[in-house]
Amino acid sequence: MNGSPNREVATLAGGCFWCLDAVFEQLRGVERVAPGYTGGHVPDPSYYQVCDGTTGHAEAVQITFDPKVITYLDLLNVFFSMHDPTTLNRQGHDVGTQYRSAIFHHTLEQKKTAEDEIRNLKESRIWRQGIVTTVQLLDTFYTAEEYHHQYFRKNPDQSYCQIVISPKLAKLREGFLARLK
Ligand code: MHO
Repeated sequence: MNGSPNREVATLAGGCFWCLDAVFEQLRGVERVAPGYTGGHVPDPSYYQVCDGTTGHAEAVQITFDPKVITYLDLLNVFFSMHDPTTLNRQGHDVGTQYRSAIFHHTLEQKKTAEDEIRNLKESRIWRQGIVTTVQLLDTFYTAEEYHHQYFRKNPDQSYCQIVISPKLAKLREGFLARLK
């Protein structure tokens, strides 16, 4: 799926998909964000199967955007600011391969942009540890169950939202205010 002629689609995994869903839906130029599962070996897995860590899927978001308003590279910049790309199969307290840091490219152009960006980040030495983010061709993306969509909007008072997601949204406002809707 590469979107309509004026739209592009990006698929990114960086820990719990509630977080990336809440972050990317705020950006101007982003039309739609869908949480889901990709990169595994079991067809159409449920959330609980993916949580077990045995299906090989990563929790991911699929972002439909207008590249004239926000570019793929802009999305990657936000992505790398909103999760820790140095912790293998882990984001904070969320541990398991379903929380891995991964870029699932749709085109060769996206692949090149992602690899160049990772190289730049390594050279910038912002992180002392190595970057573990993988770049691979997108296979099937399974959209998550409805209650995971816009999870933060639907459950702002839930403790995970307050403890993990709200600080990310605060950081987003701080770093990318000019890009917000
Ligand atoms: N540890 C969190 C992860 C949520 S995420 C959508 C929880 O189980 O609530 O995987």
